[in-house]
Amino acid sequence: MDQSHRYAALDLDEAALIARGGHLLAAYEMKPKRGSYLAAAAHFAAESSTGTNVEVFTTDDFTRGVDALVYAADPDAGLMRIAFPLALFDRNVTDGKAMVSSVLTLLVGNNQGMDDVAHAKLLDFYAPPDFLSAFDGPAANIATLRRVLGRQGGPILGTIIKPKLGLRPQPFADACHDFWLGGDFIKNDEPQGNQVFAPMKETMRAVADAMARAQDATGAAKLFSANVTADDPAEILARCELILEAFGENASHVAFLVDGFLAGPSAVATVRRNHPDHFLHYHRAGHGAITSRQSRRGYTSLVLAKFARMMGASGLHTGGMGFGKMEGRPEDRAVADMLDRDCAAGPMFVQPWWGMKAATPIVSGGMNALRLPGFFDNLGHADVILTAGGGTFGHLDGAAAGARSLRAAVAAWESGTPLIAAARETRDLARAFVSFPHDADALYPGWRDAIPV
Ligand code: CAP
Ligand code: MG
Repeated sequence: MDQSHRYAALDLDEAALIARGGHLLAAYEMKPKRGSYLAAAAHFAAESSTGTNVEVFTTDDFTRGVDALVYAADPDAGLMRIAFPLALFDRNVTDGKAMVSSVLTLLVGNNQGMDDVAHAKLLDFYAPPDFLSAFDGPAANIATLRRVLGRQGGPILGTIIKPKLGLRPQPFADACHDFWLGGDFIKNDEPQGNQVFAPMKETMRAVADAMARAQDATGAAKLFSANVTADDPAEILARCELILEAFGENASHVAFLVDGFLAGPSAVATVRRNHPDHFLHYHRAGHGAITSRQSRRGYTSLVLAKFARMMGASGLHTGGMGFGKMEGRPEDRAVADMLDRDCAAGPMFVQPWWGMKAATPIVSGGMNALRLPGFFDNLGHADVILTAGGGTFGHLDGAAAGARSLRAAVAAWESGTPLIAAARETRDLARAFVSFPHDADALYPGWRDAIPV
């Protein structure tokens, strides 16, 4: 059934829609399985708003007034744009605020499995100010962490305790202590929690003790991002309480990590709304299933970043942007910009954030001292949380040396000093070349003759 007479309005003007501010605008790459492009697009809009595959007698004029409407369709490019009336989106009964779960249900819900659509991927969306202001947005962010560190700016140098799993409480805490002798910030890895071989209560007490000792030894504040991911919000909150109790007087040095893509908006909101004073670390494990450029469905990593900021994430992983070990490209810097700027351009829409707090790009995935200069050249700044797991615990001289190699590499980049020259001055950085010879050979040919190690 061709529903384009009802769910398509190609005469709608996007600039006018933006000026009126009454619609969320969504841009998709979509391929029909059969028939006309506009008919498939209209059916997609129907299934994403007020319709189904047949007319139903209960539809009235009010219903038609909140139809999602296709306002642009390009069969050759396989691109379409849909205007969603804001009235369609669900609001909390408790406080009337908006929720990302409802945006997901409409924008990338049933429409992901339609029989007449081969595939569709949400490439970008525009949220008008009246809608954006209805979301929680971030409460804490990198400024919160910098206050704890007593710093005004610059990167926060971190690691992920490796191996990813298999450390008992004391070896885990010892690894934390070693890194904190050189670095600022440690996170749980995404699967670390309350495994039988490392009960959270015991592990967190040991980590808190390691933090106190490292702070005494270095005279510097340290940070820990603790994974509180769980299916049950009550469990999440119990973990938060357990962790804050374990850290005692250093409770303000704790961030809470949530595997936000897998655990979903409810888990993020549970932490955001109950612990707004703590940095909310959104780990995106699993996102590749739909954000990968190989996936023709779901949505992009830029769209994920917009959702995460709207949910209230303080920081989101933005990967290595082609300089690390995970999928990524240099143009992923647009994802970082979408998080931490008050207005940023996606591929289809410019998104002002109208004062919604910025979130922090968290750099991760195969990073080490040698890869940092290229990464920061591409990003253009170092106002990030940098995490390197293998790049720390793979350093031949230990975690503290690994941390110092990261710090030296950042300092070299910030001062415009070539890394080889900096390595001649800093042994821990020189030893990073020896620790990661494959990267050294690829990135700095001839390094062996240039650095005395
Ligand atoms: C990195 C990491 C990160 C992923 C996340 C890991 O460890 O801890 O979770 O890279 O990727 O488990 O692999 P390494 P992204 O530093 O040892 O690579 O940041 O792209 O979401
Ligand atoms: Mg990890």
